[in-house]
Amino acid sequence: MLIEKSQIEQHNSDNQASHQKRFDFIKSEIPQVEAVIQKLIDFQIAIPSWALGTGGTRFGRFSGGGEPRNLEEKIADIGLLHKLNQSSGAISLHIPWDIPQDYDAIKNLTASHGLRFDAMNSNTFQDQKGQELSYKFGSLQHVNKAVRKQAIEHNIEVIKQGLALGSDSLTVWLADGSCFPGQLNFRKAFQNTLESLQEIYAALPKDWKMFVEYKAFEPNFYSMTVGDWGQSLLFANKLGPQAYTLVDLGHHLPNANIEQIVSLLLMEGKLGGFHFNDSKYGDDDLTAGSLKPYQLFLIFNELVEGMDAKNMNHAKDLGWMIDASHNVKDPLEDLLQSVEAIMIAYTQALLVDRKALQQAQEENDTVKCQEILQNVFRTDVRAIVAEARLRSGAALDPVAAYRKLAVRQELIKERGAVTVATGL
Ligand code: PSV
Ligand code: MN
Repeated sequence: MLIEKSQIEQHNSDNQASHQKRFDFIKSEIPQVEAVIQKLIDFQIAIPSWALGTGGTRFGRFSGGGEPRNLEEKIADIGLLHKLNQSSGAISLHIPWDIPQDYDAIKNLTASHGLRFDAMNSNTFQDQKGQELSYKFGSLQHVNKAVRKQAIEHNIEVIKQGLALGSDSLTVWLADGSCFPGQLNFRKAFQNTLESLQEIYAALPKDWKMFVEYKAFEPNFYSMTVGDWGQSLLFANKLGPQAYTLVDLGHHLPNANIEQIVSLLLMEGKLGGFHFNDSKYGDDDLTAGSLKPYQLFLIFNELVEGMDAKNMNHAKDLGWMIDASHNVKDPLEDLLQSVEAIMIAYTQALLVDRKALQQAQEENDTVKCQEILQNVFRTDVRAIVAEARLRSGAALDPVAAYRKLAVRQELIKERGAVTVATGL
């Protein structure tokens, strides 16, 4: 299914009058609104190829209808999202869940939807059919050199595939760790992992980045070899200038101060990218901003402040991606909601009066500091985000347009009611 330009225009004209009222009001309140809108138009959030199907837990998976059956259909789904919001202009592939057969055809298809390839993701956390050696006890950390070699070669293969597609970064997330005390010599596991990563790093093209993603627990429940930002930063520093830490919001222990982590990683020039989601307990899969929108805003507040301090380009200098799973929602609707939440938090962060905040900080005026941040957080900026969409040819209200156009019903007609996308 393709969404036609005229369908978006019809939706926008149906909603124009009420939008205009709200936009005029917020515009009168915010003098720098035009500069903010341009930043929003530029800002793109990659969609992972594994987030287009219904997710599951180890207790089951309740597949929805019309799920993409192959990479081409996943790209088509992201094309639909991008058409609706013009903010989802990139796809992140997980190998081997989504190995392209014909690279040029896939590249052309992706470009025809206005998308580019974001980071490539390797997978050494599952055993694949016919795989010689098992990752049951880890991959890059493994006590057996042959297993490490197999995992290294897989990562190098993923780089090659990324090169063929025009990607420029590799995300390495390792499930490596241990489930029981004594199972692992921590130092040896670290050293093995480092040496393995060094071999992968050596195969990295000069203009590529390597992202080392950390996770506090799962699937290992006693220790994770890249378990927190300290460990990731150690690896990234030892690897060299092309290696960075990747922050996945759901990969922290409860109540971790993620905004502080982000601020310091940026200060060190070692923040590479982001995986957005939300979580209440130990999951890392819920819609961005659905539970803790204030935290998401505080994170963006540090991102904007830290990137501006280094004259970084908000849209291009970090990798932005959603990493979520959708057990009970239509995946496409859920992704639209995540993008919206991210854009709202970003907009609010752009509106923080930095000079006033700095002055209040220097005067130890804690009350004022809080007022400055919370005033912005409590400002309804949705009309600004919608205006940015309108100007880039997207829908004023993407979820409403998605439903009005009966996208899911059309996808079910095309693909069938019982389809299962590859992924977790
Ligand atoms: C692991 O939980 C993770 O966050 C990594 O980014 C993986 O690539 C992704 O989820 C899918 O398993
Ligand atoms: Mn992730």
